[in-house]
Parts: sequence; C-alpha cells; structure tokens
Amino acid sequence: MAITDLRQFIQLLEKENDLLRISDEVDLKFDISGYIRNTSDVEGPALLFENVKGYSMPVVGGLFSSRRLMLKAMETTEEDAVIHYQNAMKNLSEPQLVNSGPCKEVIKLGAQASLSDFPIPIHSELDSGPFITAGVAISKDIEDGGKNASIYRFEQQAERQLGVLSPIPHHLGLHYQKAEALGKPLEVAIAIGVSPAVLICTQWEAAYGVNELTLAGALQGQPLEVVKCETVDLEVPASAEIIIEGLMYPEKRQMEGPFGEFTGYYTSAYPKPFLEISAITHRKDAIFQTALTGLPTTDNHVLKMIPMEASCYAFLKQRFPGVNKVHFHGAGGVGLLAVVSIKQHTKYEARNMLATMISAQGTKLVIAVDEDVDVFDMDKVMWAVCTRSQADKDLIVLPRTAAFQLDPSVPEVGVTTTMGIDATKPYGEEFEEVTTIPGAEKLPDILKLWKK
Ligand SMILES: Cc1cc2nc3c(=O)[nH]c(=O)nc-3n(C[C@H](O)[C@H](O)[C@H](O)COP(=O)(O)O)c2cc1C
Ligand SMILES: [Mn+2]
Repeated sequence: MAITDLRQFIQLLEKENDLLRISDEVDLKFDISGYIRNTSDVEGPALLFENVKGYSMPVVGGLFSSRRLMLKAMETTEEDAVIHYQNAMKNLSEPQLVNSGPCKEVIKLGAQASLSDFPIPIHSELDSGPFITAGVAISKDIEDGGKNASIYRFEQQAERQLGVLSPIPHHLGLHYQKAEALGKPLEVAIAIGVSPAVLICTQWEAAYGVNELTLAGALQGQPLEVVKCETVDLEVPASAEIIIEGLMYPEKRQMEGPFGEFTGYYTSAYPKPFLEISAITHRKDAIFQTALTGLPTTDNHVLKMIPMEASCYAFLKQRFPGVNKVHFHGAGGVGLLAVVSIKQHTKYEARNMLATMISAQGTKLVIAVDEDVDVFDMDKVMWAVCTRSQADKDLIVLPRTAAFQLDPSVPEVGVTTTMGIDATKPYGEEFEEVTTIPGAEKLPDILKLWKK
C-alpha cells in the first residue's frame, strides 16, 4: 500500500509498534526536542506528543530518527533501499493538479493567519527561538518558472514572519537572489506534515531547475497530488497538514540564529532574508511535524543518508564496478564520513576509489572495506581498520582541498584536509582466515525468542 500522507505513515508506525504516544504534558521549549533526542540515541520509536502545553494541536517528531524508520517510510529494506531510490530517480512523474485537498480545510488570509496557532518547538539550548525544521519550501525561478522543493529551517520571528536560511548555492537562496536583483518579491509556500516521500525527495541533490517533487510520486508509487495556493502562484501537496504562504521581499534582512545544527554545533546569528506570511491553510485537526537537528544522529542526518548514498553509489559504480555498498555515517554529519565496500579486480583499486572520493566528493574520511564487512556496522568497520590496514601504507591524505563550510576544525575558512583508509585485504595475497561458527545464522532469532 502506498503511503501518500503523514497520517498513513503514523498509522503504519503505530501498527508496527514504532510509534509512542506521549500523553504527559510537554513544553515547547526543550521537552519535545529532548524526547526526540532520547529516542534518536536508542533508535527508539517515533513520538506523538498529544498534550503540548498551551496548544490543542499535537506534535509528531522523530519520524526519521533512525534508519529503521526511514526504511519504513520508504517501504523498502536495507538491501533494496539504494536501488529503490535510484529507480525512482529514473521514473520521475509530474505532480497532478487537483481542485482541493485536506490542506484547505481551514483557510486564514492576511491578518487572520498567525504562527501563534501552531506549536513550534524550541530545540537546542542556545537557539534564538522556535524553528520550523520539517517544512518543505516550494518556490520558482522568477524568470523561467523552474520549480524547487526543499527543506530549510525557518525561525519564528513574529506572528507572520519567518527567518529563512538557504545560503547560495541552495536553490531557494538562488531564487531569492534572482528576484532581489530584479527588485521583486519572491513567492514561497511551506508545506508541513507531508507524506514521507515528499520529505525524502527533497534530499535528492537535483540540479538547479529540477523540481524535486517529481521524485515524490515515483517514491510513493503514485502521483503526488498538488493544489493551488491562495495568495501565491504555487502548487503544494494537497494532503499536507499545514501550508504557509508568503513573500520574501528584496533588500530586507533580520538577524536569524543561532541554531543548533547537524554538525553538532551552533551556527551563529547574522542577518538573513525573511518570509512575510500572506496566508496559512491547514487541516481542521492538523498535526504539527517537527524534526530534530543537532549532534548526530538525528532526523536531519537520517533523511539525507539514502539519497546521498544513491547518488554516490551511481557515481562510483561507473568507474569502479566492484563497489558494493556505500554508507554515509551520521557521525560525519552526513557528508564527512563514508564507508565503501568493494570487491577489487586489480591491485590498489580500493586506493583509486578512495582518492576519487576524497577529492571529488570532498568527504573528509572515507574507509574502504572488503565485501565481507557490513558498511553499516561501525564495530566491524573499525575491526577491519584495526586488522587490515597499516597507517604507513594504507592511509591516503589529501591536504588543502575545498572544505565543507560548517566544519569547525578547518584551519581557514573553505580549506580542509581529506583522508582515506584502505582497510581491505591486500589484493591477490593470502590473508588470515576470519573466524566463523557454522550454522549460527540458521538458529532461531534470539531477539524473537527473548521477547516471547
Ligand atoms: C531536517 C533538515 C533540515 C535542513 N535545513 C536546512 C537549512 O536550514 N538550510 C539549508 O540550506 N539546507 C537545509 N537542509 C539541507 C537541504 O534540504 C538539502 O541540502 C537540499 O538538498 C537542498 O536542496 P536545494 O539544492 O534544492 O536547495 C536541511 C535538511 C534536512 C533533512
Ligand atoms: Mn533544488
């Protein structure tokens, strides 16, 4: 069954005992993010907060707090996830325009619209205020109409004002830059509480001008239904819980931040553009969705993993057919740490692959392992590093390359050093035998026995 809205995903999680309802009263300030922090750290259930202090609207969060939940959202398995995502990228489908949808049950225009109606959480200690963290911003190029849909953080600055972080070359930032250069306001709509496919499609690193929403239909196995907005010329997912519409005017800035980011550190405050809200529409019994960002691993990291792995796998496979699996580990936040398993066909093939990754991909640490090592199991990856590599011959260091902006360890802005560790067995040489226990995999599942 295709999941086409947030509620169906919540139902699925509840049915599979992966949703916990929190009926104790929670405060918007730190309680919701605290609970999500804790469930993220134990790869626990997604959370539905039914009793948010001062609000009748529930909040759902942590829906992507672990890879297990992400796989459920994609209705796939670990084995098939990357292929599933790649197949979807090959079968894009235009969103289907429909006349109306649940997101139009309540329509509030102009001064009727207010962010105070919505339980927007405050996440980390030094955050400047409440942030919408699971909103998909939809906008288009003011000249050629090319569309974009992606997740950006939005700071609640006033009743009808949201600060926007979309630094160039991110596409909302480019849309705004173009509109501003022409002295015109940019129309933006933000969809909150959408089908998992809509959130996941936004993490596809699609080229400028490509509408990420064309991937959502392919991911969810049926066309994405969209409706026209009330006050801006944009189309938004019909089944969304909440839609915020507004304009980003040229030459206007306000201080935004700090905010606890996915690096595990705060990004500091500086003046940024903002959205002036022209309308809010929502379901009658809307559910507000939030996502945690912060010290790995959080929703923010998990949402990016499979899309990044799918792109990187396709890139590496062209040049290195022996590449088996690619995993971007959350600790690298997500782009800075990758593990690649490879079946080598020539001596030093893994080294060539590492050199490619640490230069072309800008990943700070890439570890190559043999096919018998599970790239998702860091214990086994580190075992391979400790028992199959020697630093004097298996470490590749590439000094002075372009840096990921938010890495606080860089010696100067924009500059970093990347490295690769070849933890594969030497090609074509005898190596020690790995210990195994014959038939262990055929014995009854311990966890199932234990739970009985
Ligand atoms: C939960 C979450 C929050 C994010 N917040 C931001 C943000 O505030 N600003 C930003 O530029 N990118 C943010 N991103 C990353 C972008 O969504 C991602 O890089 C996307 O591919 C950019 O799309 P674009 O190339 O269309 O701009 C976030 C991602 C996730 C999963
Ligand atoms: Mn884009």
